[in-house]
Amino acid sequence: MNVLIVTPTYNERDNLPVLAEGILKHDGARMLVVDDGSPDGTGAIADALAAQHPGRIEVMHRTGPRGLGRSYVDGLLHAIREARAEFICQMDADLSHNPEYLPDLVRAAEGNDLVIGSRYLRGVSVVNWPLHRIFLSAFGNRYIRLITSLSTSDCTSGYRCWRREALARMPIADMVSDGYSFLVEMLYEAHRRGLRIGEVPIIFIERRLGQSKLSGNVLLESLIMPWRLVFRSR
Ligand SMILES: Nc1nc2c(ncn2[C@@H]2O[C@H](COP(=O)(O)OP(=O)(O)OP(=O)(O)O)[C@@H](O)[C@H]2O)c(=O)[nH]1
Ligand SMILES: [Mg+2]
Repeated sequence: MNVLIVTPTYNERDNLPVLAEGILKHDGARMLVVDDGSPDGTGAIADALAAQHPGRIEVMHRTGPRGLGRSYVDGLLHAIREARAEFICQMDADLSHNPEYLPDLVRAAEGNDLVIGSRYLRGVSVVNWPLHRIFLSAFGNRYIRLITSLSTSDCTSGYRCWRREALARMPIADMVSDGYSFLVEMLYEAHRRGLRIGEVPIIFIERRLGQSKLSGNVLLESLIMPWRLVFRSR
């Protein structure tokens, strides 16, 4: 494997070391942590991990307005410019995404441009989600598919793997999402460009440590984004 995993972090001090250990078990896997000045000191923990694992963990410290989308724009652009990895993955730091699935995603990406780690390929594979979260996510995906005509079963999954050349063709710097809707925006633009999109099943485990960062603003952006994408592409 020659993979770079880009992981945005905001207040994930207890989760990040566990995630890094799981990722570095795979030969040829490296990490880029994009920290948004986490008040809990996640950035310093990431720096310590990078010092412990030279050449395998890199840290980007963002300043200014924070956001998952903004962090991914910076992180993915860096990953492409670095140009060493054959595959570039995206993963949450809250241990919802098990690094054990990395080889599955990478293998599938050999015959695809983008592979999504999907919670909805075989029924609903989420662990420890309260019913309202399942409904929110299931409704969210229906809503997105209805408006955008995407056929991906899990449009909002943050566990993804790109072939580097495919990601390099994406207009990353033009993405407008601040928050989670970045994931939908990228998927939509990938689809519009005719990229081959695959899915592999994952079991998603709700975070045990730390807090969710879902805010009202970010949810509102997610509601509006599918419409914005459709009108933008006309
Ligand atoms: N750099 C950066 N990372 C963020 C930001 N918001 C969230 N993240 C990270 O993005 C990933 C997903 O965020 P979560 O808070 O787990 O969001 P979620 O998965 O929708 O919600 P929960 O799992 O319920 O907490 C985690 O690794 C977060 O630390 C942000 O503003 N900046
Ligand atoms: Mg999460």
